[in-house]
Amino acid sequence: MIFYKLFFHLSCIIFLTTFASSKPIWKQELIKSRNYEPEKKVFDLTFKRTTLAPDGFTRSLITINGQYPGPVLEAKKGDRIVINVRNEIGEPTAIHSHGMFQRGTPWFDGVTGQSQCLIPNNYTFTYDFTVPDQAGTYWYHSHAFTQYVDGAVGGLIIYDPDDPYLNEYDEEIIVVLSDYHHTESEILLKKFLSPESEVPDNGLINGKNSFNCKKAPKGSKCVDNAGLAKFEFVPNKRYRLRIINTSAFSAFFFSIDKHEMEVIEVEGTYTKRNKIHRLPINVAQRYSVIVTANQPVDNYIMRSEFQKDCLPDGGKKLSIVKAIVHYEGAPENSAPINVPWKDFLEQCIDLRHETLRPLSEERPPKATKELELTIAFHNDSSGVVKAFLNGSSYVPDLTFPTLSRVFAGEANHFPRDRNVHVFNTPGEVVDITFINTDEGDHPFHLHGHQFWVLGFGNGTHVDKKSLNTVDPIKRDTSTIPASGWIVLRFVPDNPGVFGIHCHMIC
Ligand SMILES: [Cu+2]
Repeated sequence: MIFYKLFFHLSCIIFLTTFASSKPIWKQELIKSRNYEPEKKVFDLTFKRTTLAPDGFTRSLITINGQYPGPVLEAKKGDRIVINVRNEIGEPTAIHSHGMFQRGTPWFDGVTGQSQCLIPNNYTFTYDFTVPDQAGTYWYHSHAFTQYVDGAVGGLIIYDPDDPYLNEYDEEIIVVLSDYHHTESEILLKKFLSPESEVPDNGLINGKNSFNCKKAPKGSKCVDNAGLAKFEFVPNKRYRLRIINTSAFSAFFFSIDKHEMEVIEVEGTYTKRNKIHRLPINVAQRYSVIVTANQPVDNYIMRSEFQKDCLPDGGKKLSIVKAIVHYEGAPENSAPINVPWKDFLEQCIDLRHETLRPLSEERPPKATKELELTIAFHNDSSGVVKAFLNGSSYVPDLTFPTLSRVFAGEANHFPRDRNVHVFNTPGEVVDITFINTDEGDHPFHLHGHQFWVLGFGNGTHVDKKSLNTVDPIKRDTSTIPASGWIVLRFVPDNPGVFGIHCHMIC
């Protein structure tokens, strides 16, 4: 019997983020020699609290090997990945590799209360899994409490020796976007659960930005002009930018002044080349774009603009997050070319199918099962506003994870607030329709799988005729529009306990 559980929750797992990078530029020399031999890649990561000031404002952050964001983990398709997590945070943790299927190793998915118990402080835990059938742009982060908001994040890149675009770019650049909070996430969470809403203080690109310290509370340690991230372009070279949004709850429009971008990958799926100027990217989503250094030698602004309509107070105090693209030979400190792209894009929704088409068209199998889930926010019995899926707000059992419960032979009985849906029929294909009654959008992430995005729209009525079952895009994180719906199709063929959840403080 295929033993399969899919597990839903929407308690909006408490994520915000921050960064402090020792290296302003991350550039991956392209692996031109195609190396098919699988290797064992071992990463030793120490998670520890340190005081840092990524944007000039000093606060306590969780660093990984002393860095924020953490080091980028690099492997290639077919490799075995071993991550030794040393926990010196001062509190328990668990680390999730976002987008990894964990086929055959569901106990290494890193989700507390679902796939594992917490790693106590001063203990080391080893994650050990293979990536036989996936390549692309991913990331890793703490999946415990609100730790990812305090800095416990890093990029995870799986290179593809069979990359169909390998000859279309010369070098790679990893661009980590994030909103940034000057308050520790534990306090943010308390505010969030109260009627007071909370918006970020700033945003970062590769862990850097400046902040106007006049806006900082009295008595804080803050310096102006902390500096922007700088990316070196060599004229006429072609760059693959891997863009990762590790925010707590901010969607961005990403762009580089005067430079077009061509989307080639979304979350491990190659797309048809498609020219765009501004890329919408929501929390936990990733894209690869090709950018050619074909403009006159100069400095240009790279910008990550908050999609302010998606933020509770319209993001009034937030300015555009910037970095510098510096062409070789351009003056080091001259004012950058400041010509933003003006194309209008609707806020708080993903790129539509016309722009985001799979490179190899794949007709998804017909659905055998339908599941409708309604998202709602309202007070619980103690007056605290919580998120509900079909009327049930998720509560994990940190000491008896759902997967352990399955192994203990309790696969047919789960408490209601574990929000478990069981798929145990071989050959099942499931359509999940989310109806979002909330006024905010919600980026949903499915663990252990990708899903096809068949369609989305406004209102509570699903327009079935508009669904694309011919060549939809396959990804692992997709935005459910505010007061809207989405239909996702997936094949539950990866035995384990896997979550589907909103990736922001909802
Ligand atoms: Cu994640």
